[in-house]
Amino acid sequence: MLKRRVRTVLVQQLQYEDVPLAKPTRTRKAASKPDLSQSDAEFALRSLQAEHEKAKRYSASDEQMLGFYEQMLLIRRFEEKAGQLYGLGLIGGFCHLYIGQEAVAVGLQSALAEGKDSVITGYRDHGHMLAYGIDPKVIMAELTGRQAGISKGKGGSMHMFSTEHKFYGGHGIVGAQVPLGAGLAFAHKYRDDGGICLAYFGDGAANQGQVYETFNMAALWNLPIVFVIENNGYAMGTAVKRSSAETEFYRRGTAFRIPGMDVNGMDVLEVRAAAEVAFAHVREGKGPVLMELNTYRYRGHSMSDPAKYRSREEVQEQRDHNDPIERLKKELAERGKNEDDLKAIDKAIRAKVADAADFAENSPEPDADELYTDVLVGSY
Ligand SMILES: Cc1ncc(C[n+]2csc(CCOP(=O)(O)OP(=O)(O)O)c2C)c(N)n1
Repeated sequence: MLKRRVRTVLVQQLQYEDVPLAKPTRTRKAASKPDLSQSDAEFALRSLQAEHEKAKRYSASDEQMLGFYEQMLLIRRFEEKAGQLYGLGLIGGFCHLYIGQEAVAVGLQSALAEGKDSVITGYRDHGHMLAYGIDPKVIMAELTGRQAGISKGKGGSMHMFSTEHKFYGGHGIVGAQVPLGAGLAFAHKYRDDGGICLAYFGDGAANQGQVYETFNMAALWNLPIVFVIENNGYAMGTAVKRSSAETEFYRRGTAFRIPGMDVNGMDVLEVRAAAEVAFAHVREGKGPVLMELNTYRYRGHSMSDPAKYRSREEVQEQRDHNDPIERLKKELAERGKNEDDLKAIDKAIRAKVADAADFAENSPEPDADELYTDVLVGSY
C-alpha cells in the first residue's frame, strides 16, 4: 500500500514537471524505475501549454484593442448599473455580477465563430451575453423581468438564452452546464457543422463528479469542446485552497488525456492568444481542451453577499494592480490613444447602459398567459 502511494507521488511529480512519462506498467521493476523515454501521447497533454508559452499575448491591431476595451467597459458599466437597479428593487431574485472577470469572456468569445460555435455557462452570465454582442437592452429587460427581455422576462439574471447566437444559458444549478455543454458538442459532431462548444464553469463547480464523467465521455468520443474553468478564487465564501486538493485546475483533465492550459484571465490579450491555440486544436478534431482562466471577482458572490471572508485590501490589490480594463487602457495610451478619446468612449458606453436601464424600466411585465408558454418543447 505504502509502495503504491510512493509510486503515485512519483508519477504525479513527474507529470507536473516537464518530464515526458511513459504509460506505467504493473511490474515492480518498472514501478521503482519509470521509463522516461519520450512518449508522444504524454507530450500531447502538455503541448498546448508549450504552444501558448511560445507567444503568450495576442498581437492585436489598434482596432481590435479598442474593440476589446469597449466590450470590457460595456460589461463593467452594465454590471455597475445592474447592481444599482438591484439596490432599487427593480431586479429581484439572485444576481451575480461579473465585475473583474471581463477579460475572460471577451478574450475567448472574440475568437469564436458567432452563430456556428455554441456557448454555455452558469448563473454569472451577463458578461458572456454582452461579449457576444447581444443588445444590452434585452439583457437588462430580462434582469428586470420584462416582456421585452431575451427570455421574455421569465428567466431573469441566471437563465438567459439566445438560440440565435447559439448561447445556451444561463444555468443556476452549479456544474449542470458541463454535461449539457458536452451534449452541444456532441450535436456539433453529429451534424458535422464545424462548430465547437465553449463550456464555462467555476472553481467550485470543478469539484463535482458530473464534471469528471463529462471529461471522460468528451475525451472518449473526441468531442469538439473547450472546458473553461473561471477560477476567480472563491466558490461563494469558500476560498479555493480550502475546498480543492488540486488547485492547479488546468491539470484536472490529465487523467482523461485532456490537455490543459494555464491562462492569466486578467489580461485579455493573453486570453485571446490562448483561445487561438485551444480552438485550433479542437477544430482540427483532436478532442477536448481544458483551460483554466485565473481571474478575480471584485464584488460578492451575489448581490446579497457582504463578502466578509476576504479582506478589503485583497480586493483593492487586484483592482489597483491587476485590473483587465486598466491594463488595456494603459496599452492603448502607449499606442497613442489620448485620454480625451478614452473618456469619450466611457461616456458613450455609460449612455448606452443608461438607455438600456430606461428601456427595461419602461417595458411592460409579461402577460399572465406567458406562465404557460415555453414549459414543454413542441417537437425536437
Ligand atoms: C448543485 C448546486 N449546489 C449548490 C448550489 C449553491 N451554489 C450556488 S453558487 C455556488 C458556488 C459556485 O462557485 P463557483 O463554481 O466557483 O462559481 P462562481 O460563483 O465563483 O462563478 C454554490 C455552492 C447550487 N446552485 N447548485
